[in-house]
Amino acid sequence: MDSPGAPDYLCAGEYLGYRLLELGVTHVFNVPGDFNLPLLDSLAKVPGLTLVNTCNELNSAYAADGFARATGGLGCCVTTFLVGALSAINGVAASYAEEIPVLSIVGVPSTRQYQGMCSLHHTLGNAEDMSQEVDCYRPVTCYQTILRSFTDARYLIDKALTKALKQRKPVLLEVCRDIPMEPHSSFGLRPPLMTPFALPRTVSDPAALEAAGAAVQRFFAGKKMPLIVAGRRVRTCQDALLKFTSAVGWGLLVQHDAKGMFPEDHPSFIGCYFPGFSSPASIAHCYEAADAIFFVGTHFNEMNFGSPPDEALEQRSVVAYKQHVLVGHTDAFNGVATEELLLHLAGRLEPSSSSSSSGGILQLFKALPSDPPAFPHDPNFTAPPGVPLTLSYVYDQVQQQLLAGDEAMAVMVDTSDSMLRTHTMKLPEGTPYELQIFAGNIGWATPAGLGFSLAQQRAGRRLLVCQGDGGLQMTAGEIGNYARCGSNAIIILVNNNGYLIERYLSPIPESGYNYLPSWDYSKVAEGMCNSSGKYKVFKVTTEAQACAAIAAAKQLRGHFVFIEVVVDKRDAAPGAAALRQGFVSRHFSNIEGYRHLNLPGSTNANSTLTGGGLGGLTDTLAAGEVRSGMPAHAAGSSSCLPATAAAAEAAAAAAAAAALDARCSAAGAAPAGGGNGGGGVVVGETGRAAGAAGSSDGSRRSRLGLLPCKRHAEGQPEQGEQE
Ligand SMILES: Cc1ncc(C[n+]2csc(CCOP(=O)(O)OP(=O)(O)O)c2C)c(N)n1
Ligand SMILES: [Mg+2]
Repeated sequence: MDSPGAPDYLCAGEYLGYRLLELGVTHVFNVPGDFNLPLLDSLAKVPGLTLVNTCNELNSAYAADGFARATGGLGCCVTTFLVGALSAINGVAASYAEEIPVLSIVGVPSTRQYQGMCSLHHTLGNAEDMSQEVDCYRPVTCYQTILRSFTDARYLIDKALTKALKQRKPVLLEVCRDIPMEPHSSFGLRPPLMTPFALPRTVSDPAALEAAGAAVQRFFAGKKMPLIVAGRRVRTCQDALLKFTSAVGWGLLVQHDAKGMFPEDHPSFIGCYFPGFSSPASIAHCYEAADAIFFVGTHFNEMNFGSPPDEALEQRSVVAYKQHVLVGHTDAFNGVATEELLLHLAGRLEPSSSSSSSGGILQLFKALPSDPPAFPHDPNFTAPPGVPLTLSYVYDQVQQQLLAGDEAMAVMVDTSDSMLRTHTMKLPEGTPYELQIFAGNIGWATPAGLGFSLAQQRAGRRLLVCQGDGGLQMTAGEIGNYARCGSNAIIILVNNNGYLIERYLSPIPESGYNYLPSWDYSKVAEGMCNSSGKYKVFKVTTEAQACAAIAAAKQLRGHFVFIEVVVDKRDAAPGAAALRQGFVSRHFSNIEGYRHLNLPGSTNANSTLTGGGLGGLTDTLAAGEVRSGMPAHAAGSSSCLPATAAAAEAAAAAAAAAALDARCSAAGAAPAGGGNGGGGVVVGETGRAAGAAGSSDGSRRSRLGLLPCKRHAEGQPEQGEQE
């Protein structure tokens, strides 16, 4: 017992908890274990901080990621030594890839055990080395540290928080079991009076900013069709992008991972550019027509961009990365923060001259025939009861009822067929839209949605999660937490009998590996919520039922709503045939073991569209949606057709794909398989002195030692930030 009059000091866990609250982290996602119990107990002492137990550690990490996306700041998860931390690592790695700051805290053995030669449970058995966990986390975090003394714990906590927020990457904070619950002078007195947390701002080198601004101005001078393409890194500079775009008045496209980061009703907004998948024809056309493109915060990966930028594209583009900018084919300026560059340019590019040139792309866009509706549906059409459901119909209802309503919404989409549809949604201003397109883990959205909705709900924003059945089977456990934690999110669970995306990418779509045990998802959800909290579960198989369930979800504002939509296993997104054709011909067509299938693009094939064993997808790929017949799996088919049967369907599939391809070409869309043409990634290091202006000739390029295949792979400066 403390002696009377002894100072009432905080403990490390409390200090950490108060810091988290200060940074907007109101929820910490965790799974307990004997090594982290004192840490959890000390965090629980902090009023306003809620500990949310998830069903496993992967879900904790995903939920922390979702929380961070919702606030634009930090997310936090707590796991136990090795067994918990290693389960969480895939989620942390995904946050690393997607640039989401997550504090991954792990309770580890006591300071004495950590140094000593004792074989502890959860370890790998090599007593002399306790560093395996850190070794595993090193590639997926920008900083790793351990709290094992009272004297430097406070400093290390603040350092870890700073690293995560500054670099927008996860960090690993190990906490020895005997540290967090012990009051110590180092953490200050109760009530806490802490020095406010201050994040150092990224500022540009003034000379580099000036030189880059001048080079960008020269580059765009006289261009008739300039275009802005925004990518996921505009998350941190959305206001600056808005100011810049409003000032210059050029047309703007967002990449899929930046959807929701620019207002879609802004006069400059054209749409979402998602090449190789299903960019509407008008958007692809505008992109191709641009004579100069300003890529802002873009991340060039094949999932959101198609092929990497080639030399021709580079010649007509300026690329603003986080801290460096590439101008045209040769010039590079380091130490230039994108936000500052945008604000700098907004004041310098004359609105009048720029808007006359920009009229180009926007006028072209307006003159193009309008694209077919995103989710084709006649609003006056009333579906007769019993009409089998299509996903187009469901998303059209989401658009009309949920997104057009008066309630502020957010949308989160798992890696699934839905992802190839929702990019055409029309989002009301300020509607966040999240997907994990680059890391691409299926099953992410349900636990990430839990974190997101708990973060945003207090601000009055309701989350819609679009989740595939295959993904759900990986992380379903969190459904019960939505009801338990009082989330009012809506989950649309697409039951299309397994892995549809894989079915349209597989050389042999009907392979058994694309099918799963058939769950009764609505009953699973009902059982997981199990009368705790306010929730409602629907299962819909017809248009009328889907329409009614979405209407009910809209009314049930304070409820968690789970809607299982049962659609045909062949109900693929429009554009799936083109995606399949490009993918299969690139990756499988010339593999010897698949030759007998005559896959599209194989040297055996007598036409680019022959073969392919499209299996059950055939009619959907032709029609874009299924209108007749009962869902195949509702009729009990979860067939695994042998390759021969799949091949027998190839001729019909080829015709279907050809029909779709012909439609695409007629509409002026990018060729099947899309992207921006082949060719390697161009140019190399950007390690020139800050502010040095380059010339645009090829010899300059070679003198600089610019090498292929490096430059757009996220340049060195970002890496350098990691010390
Ligand atoms: C963690 C993880 N494992 C495997 C994959 C490979 N994969 C990509 S899409 C997909 C199928 C997704 O099925 P589902 O969630 O049902 O969505 P659908 O395609 O049916 O709409 C799989 C297995 C992945 N992306 N992530
Ligand atoms: Mg599925």
